[in-house]
Amino acid sequence: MVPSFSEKQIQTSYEIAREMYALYGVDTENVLQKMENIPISMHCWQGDDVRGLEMQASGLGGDGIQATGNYPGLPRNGDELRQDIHQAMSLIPGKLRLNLHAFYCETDGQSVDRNALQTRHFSRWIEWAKKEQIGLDFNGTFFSHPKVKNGLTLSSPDPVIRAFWIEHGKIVRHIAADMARELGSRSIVDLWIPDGIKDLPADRWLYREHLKNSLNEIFKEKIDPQLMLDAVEAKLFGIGSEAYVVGSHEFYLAYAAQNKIALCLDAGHFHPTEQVSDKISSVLTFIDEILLHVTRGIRWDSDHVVNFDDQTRDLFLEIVRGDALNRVNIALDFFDASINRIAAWVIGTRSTQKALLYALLEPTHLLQQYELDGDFTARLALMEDLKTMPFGAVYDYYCLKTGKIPGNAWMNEIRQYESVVLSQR
Ligand code: RNT
Ligand code: ZN
Repeated sequence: MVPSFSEKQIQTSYEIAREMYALYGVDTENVLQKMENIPISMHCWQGDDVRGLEMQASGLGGDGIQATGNYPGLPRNGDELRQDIHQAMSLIPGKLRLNLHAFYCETDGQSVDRNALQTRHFSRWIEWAKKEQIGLDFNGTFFSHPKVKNGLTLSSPDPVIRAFWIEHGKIVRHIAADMARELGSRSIVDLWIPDGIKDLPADRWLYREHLKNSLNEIFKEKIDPQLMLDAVEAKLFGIGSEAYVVGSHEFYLAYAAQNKIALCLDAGHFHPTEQVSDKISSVLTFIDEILLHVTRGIRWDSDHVVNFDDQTRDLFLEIVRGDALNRVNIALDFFDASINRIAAWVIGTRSTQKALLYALLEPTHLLQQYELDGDFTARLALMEDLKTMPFGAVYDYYCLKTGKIPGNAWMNEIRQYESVVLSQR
């Protein structure tokens, strides 16, 4: 058994931490209240290695999305996937949403293609979300499908292919709006397509022109912004699109700014030496809202489980320092099939929250004052010392306060679930 901290230990350490942060003018109680109201959209696709529930989606490949590993206990249907998500959510404090992909439709054995999906094919998810009291976000699924032709969808030179995917893109927005209506919570629809070329393209222009026109078609119909927010997600490269990605960062940055929609920044979709955190203030100077795909790339867009690491911490520091939390929507995007899939969700989500909490506990006002005063020594000295402040005690207390297991003892629940549920599959 993993040892559990006692309530007394957590409360005592929290009291000390509270007093220490107060010395810097930070009110931890206030911060924890904020934490509870900042939603994180947990992605359904960590649960089944991005397989989806669609009948023709037998597996993945060839389009840049690939989960590796074969940990036992894979859910065999929507009910089992929901059961796993519920289990993960029960171990995570704070407000959560669920991020669904269109190929998690449930069509009762009937084959329904992606240009014919309807809201009723997601009714089980919607009913479940009502029960869990969470909102749903949504994604068109433009991969793992025979109509991805030569690695292209919305940017394909073939008008039949483009039309198919345009239809899918339109449908998905309507389904998302229906979800929002049912659940009383705005849905974000992220559009990511795998379109790209493996080796040196002879024409980089044609596909971008097609993509722009396809997007214009998809977004032509205005849908109540209270119900739905459109976001577009760029990528640097993928497996099979090493030389050229149609929807590059510049492409979507410009598209989002021009069309007043949101931009999705996936932390794994840039050069490894680029700082995604540094982009936030530039993007939000021109664009109203951002969607974040919090993830961890190792060497490339490898979608490893999020850690409380420098990159993630800097991301949230930047958002908090700019007082931009109300313009940034936090979603997760990782998939690891080599470890317990439920634990992966818990680790990644809790690590994201730790980064958020760390940022909220920063006495930003002091650092910014030092900077304005030209006292860069004091700025650096405080930044460094803040790193070893007892923020972990505050996170443990946050778990306790919200009725979740603090420390690492939640792993005992994972082991239990593994032996009672997963091992029976
Ligand atoms: C792929 C993108 C995209 C997907 C999900 C499944 O590189 O990051 O967000 O991971 O749509
Ligand atoms: Zn992503």
